[in-house]
Amino acid sequence: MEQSFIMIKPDGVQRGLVGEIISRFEKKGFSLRGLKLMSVDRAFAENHYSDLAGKPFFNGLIEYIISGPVVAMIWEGKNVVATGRKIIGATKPVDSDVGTIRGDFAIDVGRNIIHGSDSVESARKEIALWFPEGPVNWQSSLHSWIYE
Ligand code: RTP
Repeated sequence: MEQSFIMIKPDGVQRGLVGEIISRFEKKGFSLRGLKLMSVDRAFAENHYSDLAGKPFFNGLIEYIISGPVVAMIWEGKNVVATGRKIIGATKPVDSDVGTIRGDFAIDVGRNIIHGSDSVESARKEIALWFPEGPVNWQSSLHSWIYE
């Protein structure tokens, strides 16, 4: 089953949105396969966002990500990468639909609360980086009520 790496950024943690965000993924029917609160250092954050090195906002983005603890998660389910991006909403909150996490809770792109893998391949790399121990091995007993 497909997996996505989802991270609640420091502003989401500071603003008390952890429960709300987990709840949205749970209620959709996705399964939590990994969860940890962690503070990352500059080198780790730069590694995670290495594709964006050279962008004018890169240094500010790294300062933001290392400014406080983040919640790292693995969510699993059919099409979880694409659907997770829909639940999260567009990168710039001005473009995020109401009903998405960023559309409901964010105003500035540099404080947009949450990260979600943008492809199955990125998810694989990000999960390997953030969860070297791998996902927790379990399956929800509600599977047959979620999948046909
Ligand atoms: P993310 O990786 O965090 O899920 O975001 P994304 O794919 O929607 O957007 P991406 O282009 O990968 O940008 C990563 C994060 O960098 C910050 N950003 N700031 N100031 C700016 O113009 C700007 N553009 C992007 C955002 O926090 C964005 O989520």
